[in-house]
Amino acid sequence: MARLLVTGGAGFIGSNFVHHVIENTDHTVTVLDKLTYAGNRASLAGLPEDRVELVVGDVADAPLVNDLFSRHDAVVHYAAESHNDNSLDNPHPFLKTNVIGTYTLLEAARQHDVRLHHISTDEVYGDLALDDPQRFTETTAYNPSSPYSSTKAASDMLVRAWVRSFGVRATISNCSNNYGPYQHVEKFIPRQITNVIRGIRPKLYGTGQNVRDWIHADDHSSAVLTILDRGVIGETYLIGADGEENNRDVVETILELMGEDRSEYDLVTDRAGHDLRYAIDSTRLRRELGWEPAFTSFREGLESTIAWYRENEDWWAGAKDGVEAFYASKGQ
Ligand code: NAD
Ligand code: TDX
Repeated sequence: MARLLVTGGAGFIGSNFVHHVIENTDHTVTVLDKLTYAGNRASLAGLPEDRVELVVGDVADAPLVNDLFSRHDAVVHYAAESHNDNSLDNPHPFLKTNVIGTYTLLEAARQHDVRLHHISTDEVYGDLALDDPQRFTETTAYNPSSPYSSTKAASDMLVRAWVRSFGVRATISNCSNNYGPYQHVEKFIPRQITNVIRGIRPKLYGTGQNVRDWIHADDHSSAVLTILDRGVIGETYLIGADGEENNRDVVETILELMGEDRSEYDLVTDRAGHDLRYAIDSTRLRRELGWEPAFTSFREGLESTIAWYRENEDWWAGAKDGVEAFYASKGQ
């Protein structure tokens, strides 16, 4: 049994991880989350109070972070500003949380010699051509495109430097696009599902040819637990489930699964600097640590995700109008 500190545990992937830990281990969890627009207490509802505690606070608050590190065995760092479109609008919070926040945690890990796992993204590698036979690996050069991905790349570099210079016991994982329950309606898949529920036509950026490599958030969680258990300190692991799909196919499948005509969507203004394709080669994680994803059918994963959004309208309804107004102001 370990005492885990999970930053950003009230967000999409962090809350999925907390549910996964409670169901699959006997660890206790403290969530440190600022409850920004992206954090939601309701994502932790129903979890046992004697095993999960929520501390509302900022990862860049050094005294708070130091106090929490002194009372935990390991830290999993999910907290971030996570949305590319927001980073194009206002990069400042991305610098503050993703860079200064990670720096603050690294200093605390150094002081208290606490094991840290840093959650990152495949976007640090930039993008691939549609016909490129290569996929990203642990040795692909960093080449981030957006303010969001550049701050995530910066945070990864800080972790590597603190491992080498100060002996901090840290690992890093870079995962591909996640989908599943508790994802904010600003993101692609929940936006389109909730659009269909509301009678709004789905919105596809540009021509819709961009490819993302989808993984269910629960598979991301099992991979992170595997790395926490068996990962080698100082190493990076890529997490992916061979889920490449172009955005057009995803929208058409959502429409079909929701009983609508597959052509009932709009092409809208493209994202500035829009990455064309991400693709992860997760051979290292599978071979060296023995991890395998459980969700092998993207279509079935989408079906259960659609059912979750239909059944949990209270969870997302409050954010929907504001998100659509933001996109409408940009022609998206
Ligand atoms: P999210 O936006 O849903 O959640 C982020 C959480 O962090 C929220 O609960 C928010 O309140 C909290 N937070 C933000 N700033 C904070 C601060 N200063 N202090 C404390 N808490 C703060 O994001 P997500 O999609 O769950 O992403 C989680 C992590 O996974 C991020 O580090 C992201 O880069 C990474 N990641 C995401 C994906 C994806 O597909 N969504 C893929 C790979 C990696
Ligand atoms: O309405 C939309 N229409 C659309 O075509 C939205 C919101 C998005 N898109 C496109 C843009 C992307 O090609 O869909 C794709 C996915 O978009 P997002 O959900 O915004 O994800 P992405 O930009 O790929 O980044 C995600 O994966 C990597 C997460 O938000 C990041 O936090 C993670 O690092």
